[in-house]
Amino acid sequence: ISEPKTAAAVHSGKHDGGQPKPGVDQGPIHLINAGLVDQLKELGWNVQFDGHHQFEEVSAESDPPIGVLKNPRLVSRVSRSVADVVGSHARRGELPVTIGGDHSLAMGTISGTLSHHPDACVIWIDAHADINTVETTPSGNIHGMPMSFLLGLNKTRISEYDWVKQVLTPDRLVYIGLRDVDAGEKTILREQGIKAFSMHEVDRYGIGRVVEMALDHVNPRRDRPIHLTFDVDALDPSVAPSTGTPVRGGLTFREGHYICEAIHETGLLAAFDIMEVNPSLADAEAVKATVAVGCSLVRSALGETLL
Ligand code: EXY
Ligand code: MN
Ligand code: MN
Ligand code: MN
Repeated sequence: ISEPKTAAAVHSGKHDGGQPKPGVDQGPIHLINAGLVDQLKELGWNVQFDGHHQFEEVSAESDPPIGVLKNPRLVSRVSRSVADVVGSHARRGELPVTIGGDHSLAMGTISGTLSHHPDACVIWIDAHADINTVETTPSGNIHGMPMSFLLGLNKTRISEYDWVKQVLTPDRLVYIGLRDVDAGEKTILREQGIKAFSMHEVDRYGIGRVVEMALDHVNPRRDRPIHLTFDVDALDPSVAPSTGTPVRGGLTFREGHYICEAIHETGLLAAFDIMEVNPSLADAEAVKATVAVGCSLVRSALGETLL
């Protein structure tokens, strides 16, 4: 096949420490058991699955809050290990595919990608902006905060997170799908001049124009590697019900897949994350649908076409 990269390194961050609902650490196991690795092989990729990263030795008792942050050591250690894994796959010329787990892991995946591609841009697909700082977080749940660490926006130093370098600049980040953004996050987006296409813009322009405008913003010459991080809660809850923080009014099945297909078509995809599938929330049928959509988004990002 004429892919720029022929090896996809699939690995999972079996991780739920960035948010309060048990079960999201089981998401990756469900995607793998649904046959994701073979599905990608059928697309022509040489796939290696290298297992589930987890840190069970960090218990809740040994990980009390630091200030408002919940499970701060666990989240830091899992993300740091994922950063190392993603970085080493990228250095070998492989396409790292990370299956979450909660979205705090993106601190790791994006750090890993940028360690090898310092000029990469990030396209963040989500109902949420995940950019709360230590100062603004309403919950202390770190899955609502990864972008603040990656952009170096925290005023309070949390030494546990000193490894997260300020690798990204606000002009190389763009959001699609937002519809549940905290007041403090809106201020940050405005002050930092971060481009975001909420569901309002998706309704107004259509997903085709939105993806084009998003690329024009973060990748005007179409020469930057792209890290695509996809939170399944960007999709409407009727499409992806098994997730911890569903918000109605989301992307349709096709809009979600279109984003992945269009980014694949650029030939610039450097890393892909699929996050926040929680198989313990919702009934068996809803879980099956969410896992299936998670797998098909990965396939679209890795080149599955409709014809
Ligand atoms: N903005 C809220 C918070 O910071 O607690 C909710 C965050 C939900 C984050 C989900 C993963 O995208
Ligand atoms: Mn590996
Ligand atoms: Mn998210
Ligand atoms: Mn979200």
